[in-house]
Amino acid sequence: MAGEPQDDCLFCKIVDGSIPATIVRETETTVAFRDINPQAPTHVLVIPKAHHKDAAALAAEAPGLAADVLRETQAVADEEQLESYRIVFNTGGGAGQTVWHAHAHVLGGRGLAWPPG
Ligand code: D5M
Repeated sequence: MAGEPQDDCLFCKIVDGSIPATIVRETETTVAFRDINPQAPTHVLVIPKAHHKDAAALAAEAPGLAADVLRETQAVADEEQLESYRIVFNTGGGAGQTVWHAHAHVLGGRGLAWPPG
């Protein structure tokens, strides 16, 4: 069910502490941790603690929580002292989503080309 922890979800396991991560921020509703395969000097993932499969589901099922995630991307950018940065929600396999628990990538610390690949 939407919002409930999923046994087979990697990011639910990071939320419950059974898989380690380099956590940079935590709130009552969100966790931010460093991406294991960084694509920029700063590459942090911000996730809701509750399980929603992607950004679209998160926005539809828990809009307040979606706002919490966005607020945390800003907090990460501030902490990392990023002047310019990119927030990415890969949504669907064709867009490169590989983990089916909504997450925002916060990328910065280098020039970022547009359009992305
Ligand atoms: O992004 C999923 C991201 O999750 C991808 O950039 C790698 C990252 N990842 C996968 N496993 C881990 C662990 N264990 N710690 C930290 N980061 C991880 P997507 O948009 O779904 O392709």
